[in-house]
Order: sequence, then C-alpha cells, then structure tokens
Amino acid sequence: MRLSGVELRRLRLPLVAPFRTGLGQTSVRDALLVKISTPDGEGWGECTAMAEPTYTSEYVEGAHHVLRHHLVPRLLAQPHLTAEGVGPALAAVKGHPMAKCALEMAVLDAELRATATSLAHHLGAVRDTVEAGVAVGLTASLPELLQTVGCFLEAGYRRVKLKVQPGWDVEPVRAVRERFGDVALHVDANGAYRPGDTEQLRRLDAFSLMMIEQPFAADELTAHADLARQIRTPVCLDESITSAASAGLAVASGAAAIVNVKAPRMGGYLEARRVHDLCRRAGVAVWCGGMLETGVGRAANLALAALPGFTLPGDLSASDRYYRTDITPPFVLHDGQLRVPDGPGLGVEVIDEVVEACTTSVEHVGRD
Ligand code: NPG
Repeated sequence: MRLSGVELRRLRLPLVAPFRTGLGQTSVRDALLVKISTPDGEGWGECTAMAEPTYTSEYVEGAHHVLRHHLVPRLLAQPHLTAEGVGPALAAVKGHPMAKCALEMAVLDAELRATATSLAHHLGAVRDTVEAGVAVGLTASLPELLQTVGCFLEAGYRRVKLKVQPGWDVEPVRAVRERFGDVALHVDANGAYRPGDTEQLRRLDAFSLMMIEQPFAADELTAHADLARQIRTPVCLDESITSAASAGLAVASGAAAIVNVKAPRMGGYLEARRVHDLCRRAGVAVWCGGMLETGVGRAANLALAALPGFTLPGDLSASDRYYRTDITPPFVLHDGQLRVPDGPGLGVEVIDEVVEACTTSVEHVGRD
C-alpha cells in the first residue's frame, strides 16, 4: 500500500481518578493518535508517550515532533508500504519506540482491515478472552489503598499490581495481604530502588508476591541478576526490555525471570511478538503491560495478550478503570475477563463524535 496522508491528533481525556506513581501523577491523558489514509482504507494507531519523559525518555510533545518531522515523511516516501516494512523504513531514526509503534499499529490496522483479518489472528492468538489485571497507583494512606484495592476486587479483577517505592513497600503489601488474603499480587517499582536496597527488597519475600517488577534502573541488568539470586520473589523487567535483543540478554543473564511485554516500549507489536517468541522458547513467562491506553491501544494490547506465552494476567483493565467515556465502545469486564477483539484490524471502531469532542489539535501531513 502507499500512504496518501497521516493525521496527528491530540486528545484531552480526563482520567476517572488521578494515577500516581513514583514517576509523577497523571490526571488527564494528553493522548496522541495517528490516522493513516491509504487508497484501500484507513488505520488508527495510538502513541502512549506521557506528558513528561519520566517513564522512559519519550514524552508526548517530543513524539509529536518526531512523528511530524522525521517518521511520517519516511513512511510517506515508501512506494510499497507493509506493516512488516514500517520498522525497517523508520530504522534510520534512533529511539522513539512509542512514536514508531503508533505508526506500525495504524499500518497494521489498515492492512488487516483490507484483508478482513483481525490483529489477534495475525499475531497468533490462541484465546478469545484474557484475564484482566489492575494497576493501583500510590495512595496517600493505607486506608485509601485498601479501599481502592477492595473496589477493584469487587469489580472482578483477579490480579492486583501495587506501585511501590522506598518508604512505601512492606507496609502496603502487608496491609493488602492481611485484608485480602491470597489474591494474586505483584509490585512494580519503576526503577525506584538502588542495588544497595537488597535487604529491604528481601523483606517482600514474606508475602508470596507473583513478582517484583523493575526494582532498579533500566540499564542495571547485572544488579537485577544479582538481586534475583538473593531473593525468592521472581524479578520481572519492564523498562529494561526494549527489543528482542535486550530481552535475550536479560533472560540469558538471569536478570529477568518474567518479562513485561509492552509493545510501545519496543517500537511495535511485531517486535513485541518476537520478544514473546524468544521468552517462550526460553521458558520465561510474559504478560502484557499497559500505558493508560484509550480503546485503540487497548484493543491492540488485548490481541497481543491472547498469544500463547502470555500466561500471566497483564495490566489490562476495563475501559472504565481510566475513562468515563472512551473513544471506542468500552471494553467491559465479564467474570474478570476481557474479550479479545476479533473484527478486522484492531477490531474496534473509533467513535468520531467522542474523538471530535476531545480533540485539542489536528495536523494533516501529506506527500509534498
Ligand atoms: O493499566 O494501563 C495501565 C497502566 C499500568 O502501571 C501501569 N503502567 O510502569 O507499567 C508502568 C505503568 C506506567 C503508566 C508507566 C503510565 C508510565 C506511565
């Protein structure tokens, strides 16, 4: 296919409640969506970069800029574009995986719609529902944490991830264990600890956690491998895994017993599938990460999470976990599960009126 134009659209989407992590607080999502036009139809993609470059170096203004000036022009110049060809066509631009992922998602959507194939089927899905998990941010107090977790369990979530950081780890975990028993529980530190914190992290071994996610900074592979030898709780890596190559290194070095596969961090869903394949061959369990996606990115994540190696519940919540009104028909929990979209492409239809109502800017980039 050949692209005729790309629309870069910013949306302002208030969250139902602020989401606070050690990286900062998000109350409103400044979402960046791309819509591609081709002679065969359209495709949508979502860039998950947040407002500030605190999770990784990407942030929404920067992603918008690199898309506008460096990535979209390269795709527009391709005479025969395929989804598989997006990564190679953009490889000369270093970094910016979330921006690249948005474009690959849109090309996948358009290409698969044209052949009436679902993304889930295309990626190799083996299930039509996936178990939902919920990420709970830092709260101001333990009672507030217990109330929040209680509401999610009542809604049907069967796995809870708690954000932790130095000063907010053993006590919140203990409180949740004492109140809610043996609920599937894991913690995520977003790199907030230092290698010298091993003794404190070992104290979490008492609570039978499914995993501790990304205790140290992204480039601390050796420290993660050392920690994994000294604690019983399995170590999962998120920020450290940026490609199949880095996943291979992390697995081989013993730094990751579990991998959070988050496609936007890896430049797209095709690289995410390669990470899945590598981990599966190595016997390493994976789960699907989330970045407060709208229905567009959430649909793609559900397709990915339906692959056979995704044996642990991901950060895949119902749309109402984050948005009162989503830009697609909402994903709803049924008995703790979410349905994997099976329609063509991403399998969701964007609701134009909602998109228009939330839009703060639209930019059209065409061929000169
Ligand atoms: O449910 O989509 C979700 C969010 C899950 O906690 C979540 N994401 O570190 O994985 C993460 C984290 C995150 C969210 C990080 C937003 C940065 C920004």
